[in-house]
This record gives sequence, structure tokens and C-alpha cells, in this order.
Amino acid sequence: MKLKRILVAALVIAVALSGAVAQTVLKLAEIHPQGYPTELADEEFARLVNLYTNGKFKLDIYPGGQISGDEKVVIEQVKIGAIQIARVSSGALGSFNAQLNVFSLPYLFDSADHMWNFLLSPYGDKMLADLAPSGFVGLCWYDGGARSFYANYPLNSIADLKGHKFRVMPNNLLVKMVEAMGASAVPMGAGQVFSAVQTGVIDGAENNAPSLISFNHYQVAKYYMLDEHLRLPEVLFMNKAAWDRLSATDQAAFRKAAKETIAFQRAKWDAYVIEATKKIVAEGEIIVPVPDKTPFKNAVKQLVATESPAFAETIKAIDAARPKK
Ligand code: GTR
Repeated sequence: MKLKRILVAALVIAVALSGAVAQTVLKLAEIHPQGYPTELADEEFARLVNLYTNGKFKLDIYPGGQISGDEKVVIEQVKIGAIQIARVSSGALGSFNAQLNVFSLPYLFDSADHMWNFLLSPYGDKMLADLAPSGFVGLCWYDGGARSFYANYPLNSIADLKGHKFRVMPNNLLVKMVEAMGASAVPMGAGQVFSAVQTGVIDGAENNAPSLISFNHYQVAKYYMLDEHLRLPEVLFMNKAAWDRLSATDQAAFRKAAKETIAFQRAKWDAYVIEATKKIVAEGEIIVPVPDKTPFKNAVKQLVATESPAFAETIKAIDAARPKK
């Protein structure tokens, strides 16, 4: 009996010393480079998953569009399970899970606070859970700021969009939005935008200030008009089959890790928006504030009215999340 106990103890020590805990490596794709707020959040998520699963899981992050500079391709890779986890924009994921297209309705949220009140509500959790029929498990939301138009020619008002070509993420609703504002929409992956502006295939695009830095777009599009037409939350999500292979304890560890990265990412985001804005201005970007967004809102009024009924229940929850004045 004593000998058996000694042998078991020796075995436990041997396993511990050899570090023989079976480790599962999962791949996480990120279009932005190292140091970008969402990428830092991916790293934090990887660290916490490793910690909370006692080293059972290691996440290998592929930043800077190493998997693809086109999020549509990344999402397809997650769908088939070649990549298990990714962080993408809800604008891109909406083409795979239609309920997310609600975020592609312009001027949906009044502010970042309004968006976060909603995303952190039970309805925000429900939307993550409702990724399941598309073969995904939603882990958490991140901040993606407000998106505005930028171009290689002066932009001062909505009238300046007319007759010009702007890149959008491959998503029909975003195409319609740009067309409602008087421009032509050219859907393509973020990785193609720089050379498309350079070669004159498009005149500009729309995004948040941090993305103008991370994709170097400020170098080819010097005019940035802050009309803030969209707030597209970022999503961290996982292949469902890979998720289903996790034990309930490990799933809880992944959830806990994801939840804890939200405040981390938001703080990094807020700081980086200020830094990125300073940097593009220093590099000669002309930033035009748009204090009165009425002309932009009017231009998309009809589109919003036509598209909203498909998201009636969600929009009701979004309205209810509006901060009290
Ligand atoms: C960024 C977002 C990326 C990507 C990109 C785009 O704001 O963080 O995930 O979707 O926009 O426009 O393609």
C-alpha cells in the first residue's frame, strides 16, 4: 500500500517535471498589427486563457493580416475550422450572420456610451449567442470607434462624396449606405485599399482613425471628414466545433478570459484614438469636424426606414439602452 502511494507520488512528480501536460494550440487571426488595441486584447485573451486553463491551451496569434488582409477570407477560415479564433469587425461578420447587420445601419448609436450600454446588456450577450447557427461562438465585443470618410481629395461636406468611389467592407448594407450618401461603393478587403487608392481604382474609404494608421491609409488619403456614420463593434469569436470540443470547465475559463479583456481593450482603444489622431495630423492629414450631421442623417433616412423592420426587436433593445440625458 505504502509502496503504491510512493509510486503514484513519484509519477505525479515525474509528469510535473517533464511538463507533460497535454497542451492544445489554437490559432487566432487578427488583421491589425502588433500593438493595435484589438491585437493587445487578443494577447491579453491568450494570456488569460493560458492562465485559467492551467496551461492546457496556448493561443498562437497571427496579427497584421498574416492569414489574410481580407476579413471575409479570415471568417471563412474560422468557419471551416482551419483557424479556430478571430477578431473581426461586425461589418464583415454581418455577411455570415445577418443579425449583426443591424450595426451597419448608419447613426444607430448616439455615442460610444450608448453602444456599450447595449453591448454589455443581456441583449448584447444574446447576439453573441445567436452566432451559433452560423457555426460560431461569440466570445466578446470590443470597441471599434466611429467610422468616417477619408479621401485623396478635399472632403468638406456630404456633397463632396458625390460621383466618387469609396471602398466598403464586403457587405450589401454598407454598399447601400455609401450609395445613399451619393457616392459609388466598391467592396474589397482592407488589405487592398492602400494600393486601390494609389492606383485610382477608388478615391477613398471610411474607417476609424486607428485604422488609418494601421493600414497606412493616411499616406494616400489626406482628407478625413468626421461624419461618424457608423459604430461597428469588433467581435472576438470562435469556431463552434472547436468550442464544442472544450470541456465545460475550459469553456468557462475561455468565457471568463474574454470577459476580462473588454475593459482592457476599451482603455487601450480610447488612448489609441487620441494617439492615432495626433499622429495623422502630424503627418499632414486634414481633419474636418462635422458638428452638424443632419445632412448625412437625412441622406440615409430612407435606407434606415427600409432596412430597420428586419431588426425591429434589436433596435427596440438599442433604443432602450440609450443613456438617460
Ligand atoms: C477596422 C476593423 C477591422 C476591419 C477594417 C475594415 O476598423 O478594426 O477589423 O474590419 O476596419 O474596414 O475592413
